[in-house]
Amino acid sequence: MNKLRFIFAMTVVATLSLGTVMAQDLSSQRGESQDVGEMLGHKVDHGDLIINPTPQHLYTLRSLPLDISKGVTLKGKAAKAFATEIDFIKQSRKGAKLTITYVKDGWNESDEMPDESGSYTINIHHREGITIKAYDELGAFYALQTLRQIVESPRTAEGTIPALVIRDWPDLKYRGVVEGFYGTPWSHATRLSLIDFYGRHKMNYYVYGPKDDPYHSSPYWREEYPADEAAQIKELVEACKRNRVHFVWAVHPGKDIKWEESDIQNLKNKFDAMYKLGVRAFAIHFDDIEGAGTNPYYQTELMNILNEEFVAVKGDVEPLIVCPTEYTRLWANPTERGSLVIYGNELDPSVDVFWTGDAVCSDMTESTMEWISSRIKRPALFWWNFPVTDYARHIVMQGPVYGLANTMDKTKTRGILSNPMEHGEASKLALYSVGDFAWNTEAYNPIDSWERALDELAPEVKEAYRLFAIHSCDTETGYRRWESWETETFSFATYDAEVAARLKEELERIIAVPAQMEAIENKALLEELRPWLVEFAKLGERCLKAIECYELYAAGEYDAFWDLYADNLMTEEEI
Ligand code: 14T
Repeated sequence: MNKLRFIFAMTVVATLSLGTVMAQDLSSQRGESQDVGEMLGHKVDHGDLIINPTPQHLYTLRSLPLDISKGVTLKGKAAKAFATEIDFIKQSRKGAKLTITYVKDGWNESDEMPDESGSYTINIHHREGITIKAYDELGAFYALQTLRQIVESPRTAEGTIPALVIRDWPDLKYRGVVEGFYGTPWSHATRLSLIDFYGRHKMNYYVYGPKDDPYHSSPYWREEYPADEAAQIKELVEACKRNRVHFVWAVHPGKDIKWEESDIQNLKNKFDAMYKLGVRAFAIHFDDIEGAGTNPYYQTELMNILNEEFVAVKGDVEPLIVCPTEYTRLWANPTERGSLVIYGNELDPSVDVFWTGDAVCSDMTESTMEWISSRIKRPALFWWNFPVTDYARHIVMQGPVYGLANTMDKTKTRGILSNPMEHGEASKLALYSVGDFAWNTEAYNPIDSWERALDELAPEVKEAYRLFAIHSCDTETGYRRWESWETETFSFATYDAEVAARLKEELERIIAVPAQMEAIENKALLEELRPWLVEFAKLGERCLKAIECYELYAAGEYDAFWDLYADNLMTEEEI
């Protein structure tokens, strides 16, 4: 529990709820561990050179920086092909040289990058300019995202960028997002903004599967989208393409699927309709269903049929993804006869399989990944139920991303997709770090990543956003998270004037947060946070008065105490 809320609850009221939406039935205890886990890491001084996700190798050199005050000049065909995408620096004939070469076809070890798509190196030299060597086009795109961040770093203000060498590549294949929550699906504008965000941070998968889209799930999963929604999906596919993000359209047919030819045909028709909108990757989610739809033999047979009769026939469609009904160890049958072993035996090896871990919302650990992989006979794709809040709608999760094993690699997992909050802008804070982890698992440093995310998302109001975020982490009922870890609190039995003074000073700062946040550039984020910001300031005020109450009481000023006490009671609506 938030320490501030605890103090207030102790002194004035028994219950306090932030926000107005009552928790819904998803909030019933689902077996999440109530342990907050270990939040590791520490803030690092990056010398104003911030690159996210964290590159595999970054060497800043002592030699002269490169002058980019006149912009860059693109040399050669490969660089020129990116002319319109290089919009973060002016292009002029007098600019520093920028070259791109590809090594894919003649790759050898001296290229100092793995023989894999997405790898790249960048050299910045005061005379040679910017030299990008990329494994392939994707590697060049990633190199340019890195370059964008170098150019946008505060260091570049004087018109130079540091001499450096970067060698970089992604650790995991899937790095991104599954829009898989219950509640209001994201708006089109939010989705577009998020897709750009994925691209800038090298996240490469967006699985579209909002539970409350009736054309994704029952009742209309068999039917084509109405024209206006179809047009928007087409736009999302195009936005994903620009950002080198794979758009995966997911269907959730299990509530009423009939294991008959007719529904197989219905699925093929729906996939075909989506294919016509540009979709080239598909998933089937069999989560949260009961009855006939849960049969693992039918589920795997369906996947195999679609694999043979749709994916293979089209030729340009990616391997399928499936979410089994037993997607967590909490209710998975562990035996040889369990559905996951059936998946392992029956499902075509090309199909990737989702897994949420030991509980619905839980950590990505070595042991859970081993447990699942040994049964499904392939590394699982981790569906991380963080920062999703559909089971705790009264909160907004702004805390650090932790609970992901630093030892993860391609042999242990296909990757990680985060299921975020219905508040898309407010989810960027977590997604920034999910992308960081998935790109470079070993270097992942939760606190440092969180600090950098705050800086990037709200540079104008960083301290205000940070103060709100540090007290807005825990769910209180579900996937427990560290919260308020910098605040020193006390019980009235151990009242200490100095500690109280520090706490009061923090509470004053909390009260000022909503007004300060008005200056944020990202107004969409502000709108999402506003209800919580309002409550946050009220909480600050009430806590402050609670301490003052105690001080009046301790000083024997009983009349003043009672006046303030009465003034500080919550109204019916506030409770
Ligand atoms: F598919 C899954 F991996 C999954 O997590 N499914 C749902 C998901 O849509 C939802 O956002 C998430 C977080 O609440 O949990 C799953 O939904 C549940 C899980 C429960 F244990 C819904 C009700 C439950 F009781």
